[in-house]
Amino acid sequence: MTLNLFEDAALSPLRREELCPGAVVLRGFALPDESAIFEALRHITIAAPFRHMMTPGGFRMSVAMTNCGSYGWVSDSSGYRYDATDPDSGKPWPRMPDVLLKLAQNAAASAGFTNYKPDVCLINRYAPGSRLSLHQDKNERDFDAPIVSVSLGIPAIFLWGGLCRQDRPMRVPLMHGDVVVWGGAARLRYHGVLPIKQEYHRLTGLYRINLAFRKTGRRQTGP
Ligand code: MD3
Ligand code: FE
Repeated sequence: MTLNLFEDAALSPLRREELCPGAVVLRGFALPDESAIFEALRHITIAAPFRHMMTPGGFRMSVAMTNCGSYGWVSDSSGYRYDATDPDSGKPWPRMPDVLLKLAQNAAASAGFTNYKPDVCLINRYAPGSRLSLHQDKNERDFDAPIVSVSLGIPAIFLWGGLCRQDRPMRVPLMHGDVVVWGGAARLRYHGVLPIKQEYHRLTGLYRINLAFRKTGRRQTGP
């Protein structure tokens, strides 16, 4: 009984916030899967440890990253792209665990996107002071599919801008367990993350971890 009440609370309309047409925050949506998610992350990061990638301009990113799925997002001196191979190991990225795929699909469905088949989950790890400056995500080929993001660990202030870099961004606090589905017109908006404040979370310590599920629009067999 108690478990059901907990799950109902995570799905209740009160915990649903629409940021703009196409972007909906599902507060606490990932909480029922918390321990399975961390178990999955443990396996992924053994095979593909977090690393700080270099921007094409030669800067080391303050956010540490890894991926799971058929592809991974990578950045180096030649640019940003999706690659089926982890450049650090030379091996394919770890496969996307069912618990993560199901979570992304359930979140997408509850925001009205059925048949969501993400082929990459980019995993970002923020230490205190790490930030993500305002940017657009334009590396995907399938802009009809939403991006689903899952926030874990210490909180962040997400910057939610407009279609022009100059548009003054809204500040959206994202907490442990919050899931956001970004679809439709929201997909091409500028966004970022303010420098993370030093806090402690019982599951992640000093870190914030964000899972961002995407559909690259690439075929399983290659670009
Ligand atoms: C909204 N990551 O990896 S995830 C990124 O919290 C990125 O780690 C942020 O932005 C983070 O590129 C946000 C949510 C997200 C991802 C892509 C989006 C939101 C988005 C693309 C368009 C609009
Ligand atoms: Fe982004």
